[in-house]
Amino acid sequence: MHKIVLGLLVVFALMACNIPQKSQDNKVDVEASQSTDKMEWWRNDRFGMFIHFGLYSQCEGYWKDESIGGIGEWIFKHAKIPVDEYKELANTFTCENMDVDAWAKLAKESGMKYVVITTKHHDGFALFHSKVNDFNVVDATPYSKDIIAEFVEACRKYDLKIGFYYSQYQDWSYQGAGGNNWDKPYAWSKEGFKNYMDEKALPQVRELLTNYGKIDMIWFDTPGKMKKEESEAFLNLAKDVQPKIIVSGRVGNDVGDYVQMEDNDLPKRRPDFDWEAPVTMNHTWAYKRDDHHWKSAGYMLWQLTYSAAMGGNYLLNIGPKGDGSVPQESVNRLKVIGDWMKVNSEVIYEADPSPFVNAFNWGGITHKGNKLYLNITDWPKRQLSIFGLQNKVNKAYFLASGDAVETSREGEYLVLALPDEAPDRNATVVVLEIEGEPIVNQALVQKLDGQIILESELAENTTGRMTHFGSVKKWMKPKGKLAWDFEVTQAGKFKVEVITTGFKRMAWPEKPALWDGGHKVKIVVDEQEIKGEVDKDRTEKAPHDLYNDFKVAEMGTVTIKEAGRHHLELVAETIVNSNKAGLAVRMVRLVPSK
Ligand code: JFZ
Repeated sequence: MHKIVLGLLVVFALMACNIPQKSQDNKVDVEASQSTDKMEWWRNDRFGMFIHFGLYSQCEGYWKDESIGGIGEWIFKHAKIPVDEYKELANTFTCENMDVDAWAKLAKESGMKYVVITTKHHDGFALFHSKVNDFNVVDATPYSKDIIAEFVEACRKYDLKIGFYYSQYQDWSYQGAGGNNWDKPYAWSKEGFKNYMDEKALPQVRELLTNYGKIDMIWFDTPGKMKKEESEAFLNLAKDVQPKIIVSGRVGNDVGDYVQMEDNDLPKRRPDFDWEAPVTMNHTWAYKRDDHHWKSAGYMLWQLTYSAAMGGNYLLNIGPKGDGSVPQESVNRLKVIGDWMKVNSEVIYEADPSPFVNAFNWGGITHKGNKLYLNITDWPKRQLSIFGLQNKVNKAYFLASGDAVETSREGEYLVLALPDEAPDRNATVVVLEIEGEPIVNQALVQKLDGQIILESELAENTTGRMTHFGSVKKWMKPKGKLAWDFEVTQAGKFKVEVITTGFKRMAWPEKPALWDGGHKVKIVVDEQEIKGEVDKDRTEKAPHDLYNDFKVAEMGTVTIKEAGRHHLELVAETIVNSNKAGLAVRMVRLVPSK
């Protein structure tokens, strides 16, 4: 695997190009990510299990019989629970149905190669025996055994790499640490934070990285107002004690080893750096009794294969219940994923990402030697066409059955003839054996059905705003524009549609999505110009987006007279922002019209 990228390219990618969003403190230091081969196993393995478990798991989203909104592990903060009261949750922490061996076995059988477990989340409670702070599982609970020690042993048994989640900034039950703004004595303060780092956080990280043998990853999170020296203190400590450890980007201030995507958000263009997408199976990380928004196994297989195609890792979460048992809904889904992996895992492990930088709407491509794996999650009717693969295709067949797939060429498109029904309705793999290393035309090109899809994330974007789940986030003032160069293969007349989406926090399904309409824009296609209003003429289901639909605005028609390279710009003239969403453009779509 070669993923080492020129520093300049990464900087360009992060700044100039409109590629995936990270929170500001979640970028990666170019030299650090370049200098090492310690990332090798991580790039090869691609698939991990996240575990959110702690005192909060017992609440199941309820405090004193009241249902509390938001993600389960944040109940302490969302219900503004006084620290002394929250700490009483330790008294009932018996973990009577917990089997950490079963957790590790579940990860293994699902095809996961590493695990990341919450050793201490924002609540400050440690799942390990700490000598520096007694708010921990051994000293404060009836269970009284070191869960991390037990889990590490299980992971070794199943040959899983081990990652520790540690909330380094937020600690809601320690005076002066980050994040507590409801119980006065615990509020952040400058001196208090220093004391917290010296007396709790750094010593606990040292304990974690000293007492449990080799640890492969440390997953810091939500760096908040930490200064660069503070992030570096965690980084340096980790590297001192465990020289080969991988440190997550959320250690803050650009000093980590890789980028964590915003939770549940996947890029539309292949990044040129190491990244990982932490993903929930429903909305919450920690168990919530009322969260029934379970993703389907097929959807998660799309996320897994798509992440691999985009050169990233997929960290899929389980939230055990308060008694330690894993929700049956998670077990059932992981069984489907594990069964799929038994047949198809070669498309994930040690596979290179797609040779194409742009995403496909039918799935994703991974690459190994002379094989391209087409991981088809959205089954196309009868045929699938790929533009721009220059190599000769020697052989094409289904990975699972070995049955041949007929291929042909239509201009620069490679066309695969497919059966009406997907052989595997979740994800069917077609193997292309090609001549030589893949050579591809990276142009943004018209689809064979005639549509031209110009995603915001692929635009030259001078709005000053990033994208979030593919849509421009908080474009509130008519500044800047989105522009695309694209390749037309079938000239003609096109309807121009501007598609916007709302913004919805997935952890708050009860909160409505924010959306604004009524913006005035100008669309320029080569020399033609149309002006119109971006509103909601109709809605459409958004592929792969579980939270927001497409709001389609019809802007008029344009004629593109000749095949070849063309240019489109979307310029904002007035933007409405009364719902605080602004002009959330997801894409401009040109649809052939008679
Ligand atoms: C954090 C935690 O607050 C949360 O409880 C959970 O552990 C999750 C995995 O990580 O939440 C975040 C952190 C960063 C972003 C989003 C949610 N982000 O950068 O978009």
